Order: sequence, then structure tokens, then C-alpha cells
Amino acid sequence: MQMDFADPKDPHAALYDVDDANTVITLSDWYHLVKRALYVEEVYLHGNGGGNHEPIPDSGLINGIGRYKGGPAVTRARVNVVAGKRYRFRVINTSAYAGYEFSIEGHRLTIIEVDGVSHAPLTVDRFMIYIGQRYSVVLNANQPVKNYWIRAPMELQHSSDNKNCDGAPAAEPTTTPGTGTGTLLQEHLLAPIVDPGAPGGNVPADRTIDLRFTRNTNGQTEWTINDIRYESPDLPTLLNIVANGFSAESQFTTHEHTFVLEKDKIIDLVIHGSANGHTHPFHLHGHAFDIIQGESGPVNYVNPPRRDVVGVKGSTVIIRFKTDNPGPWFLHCHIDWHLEAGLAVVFAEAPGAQRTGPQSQIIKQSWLDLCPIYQALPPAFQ
Ligand SMILES: [Cu+2]
Repeated sequence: MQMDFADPKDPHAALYDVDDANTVITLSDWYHLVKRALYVEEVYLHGNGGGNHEPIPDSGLINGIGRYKGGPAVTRARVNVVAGKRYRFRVINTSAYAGYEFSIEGHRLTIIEVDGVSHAPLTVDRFMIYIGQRYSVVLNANQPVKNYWIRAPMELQHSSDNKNCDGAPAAEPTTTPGTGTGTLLQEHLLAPIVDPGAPGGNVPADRTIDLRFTRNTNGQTEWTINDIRYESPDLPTLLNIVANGFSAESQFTTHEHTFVLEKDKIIDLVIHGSANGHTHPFHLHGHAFDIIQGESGPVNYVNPPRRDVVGVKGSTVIIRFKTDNPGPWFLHCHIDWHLEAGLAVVFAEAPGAQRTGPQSQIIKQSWLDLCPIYQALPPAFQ
């Protein structure tokens, strides 16, 4: 099936020739679970007094296919290209635990889009992609016709614990898969091309929120932010806001760990890294944010990278956004095991504007009108 994703308004449309179902590349991790995921999670959270490390996947997959040590030599994923064409590959990390270093043998990659935001073309040889992140890269198929490795070795803590664990390059070239070489993407060099610049420029934020995360193993594994482990409420945050009129932080329980943000304010989140070896991919719902201070590089208010997942390891990372999108927005580590252990907070953004006004969450009549239109369609179109 050929699907054409071409966007006529794409500012980078002139940079590539092909963008279709064949150019989506997913990277994921795979667990050979003898027991169910909930059991494995229970062992992580409560086994060994909370002293167990994260469950380790057995293999990495490219487009759903991967090998593991001692396993069958399945045909690896293959991405066909035609010599002379330029391809927009959309690389997505859909994993539970793993980050990847992505590269394609013998080819440079020009990054043009990050987490749905167009950025100035930046050519590298390889880049790290953490869970939930997306990159569009242009590859020019201008090399001799033969097979080249697509490489995506996993970045994991404790991977030696699982002897099945194997990188999952996907092709059958005659060279060895190895790892990528050459220029590695430095995130701070990415610059958005539409409306660049952090909200408010270099003025101080209206509100600065420090977020310090820690792993505790006192009888169970928990990840806390500012000493609070997030736990899902019985009643969803949105419902408490729109139906029960919640507007103050004190109305939420401690473990809902909910910050109420006023409308149209500039918010800085100061996420303090910790030296525990993981890169935590922090994902914010409801906004693309500006990374005014990344894991490395200078402070930048002029044209910092804009995305919705940022990796935080040992440094202090500062992200900025404006509260112009009322809603209950989650900020969480995208490593599933850490999220389940509590590594999250909620922002109740502009609660009043969620209840009334043009941005309210109350379903508009024009949307309700869609239901009878849909139900009137012939069954084949429903
Ligand atoms: Cu994490």
C-alpha cells in the first residue's frame, strides 16, 4: 500500500523526493515475557525490597523485526531506496525502556524535523533517539547501489543482565553491522524555523518550578519528583476540573502531584538531572517546549530546540513554555518502568479556561453534530 504523507505546506518539501509508508522507521524493544508484563512490573516495583533493576528487553526491533542471540535468523527489516532519490525517513522510538543511537552506513543524515516541529536542516552522521522522540532525516541515495546497514544499537542500563540482548541492525550487507561513526547530533544545535525563540525572550519566567527526581528502594522501588511518587487518581484530573470545579493545588491529593498554572504565563521547568546512569526522556503533553538549557551547550533564548520529549541525564535541563493551551497536562518519564514507579507530575493549566470560554474542554455543539453525520454514512464508511 502506498500512502502519501506529503504536506504541501511543509517548508522542507523541496529537500526530499519520497515520503511515504516505506519511509517510516520504528525502533522498539521486545521482551520475551514468560510471565505477563504486570508480573514483571511487580518484580521491579516490589521484588528484593525494591532493589531490582529495570526489566531488560531481549532484543531491539527495527520496523517490528529483530534478532537475539541464539534466536532464529529472521529476515531483517529492509528499507528499499532508489538511487538518485532523496528520502525523508521518519524515525520513531516506540520503546518501553531503550534509547538508540541511529545511523545508516555510508550516508549522512540531514535532520529537518524534531517531534513534529520543523527545524533548520542539520547534517549529522548519527543521533541519539530516546523513547517518544521523533526525527525526520533526509537521506540522499547517492551512493553505489548495494546494501547498507541501518544501525540502532540500544542504550540500556544493566543490559549485560540479559544474554539475549543484541543490537538489531536491519539488512544483510556484507560488511559487519558495527556502530556508527562520525558526527553525533548535539541537540543544542537544533534551531526551529517557524517562530523561533523562547516565549518571552530572555526575561525571567513568570513562574519557575524546580523538579528533582530520585529513585528510592525502601521496601519497594519508587521514583519520586520533589519526594512525591505520582499515583493516578480515582477520578481523572480533567473531570475534577470541569465537573467538580477544582482550581487550587490543595484540592488535589498529594500523590496526584498537580501544579495549577495560571493562563498565559511563561513557565520554566528546571529539571535537575541525577547521576544514576539513565537518560530519562521527559515528555510533556499539551505543548512543544523550548529547551533553553539542554544537557549540554549554552543557555539559548533566541532559537533553542523546540520539541516535546527531552532527555535528562546528569545535568540540569531547563524547558520553557507559555500556558496558552488550557488542559490537564502530564509531564512524565517515558521509560515505562519509571512512569509506573511514579516519575510524573501533572499541570492543571488554566482550570477556569478549561470550563468556560473559547478554549474550554466542554464538547462544542459543532462536534456533537458530527455524530449524526457519521451515523448517516453508509456502513462501509463508518
Ligand atoms: Cu526515567
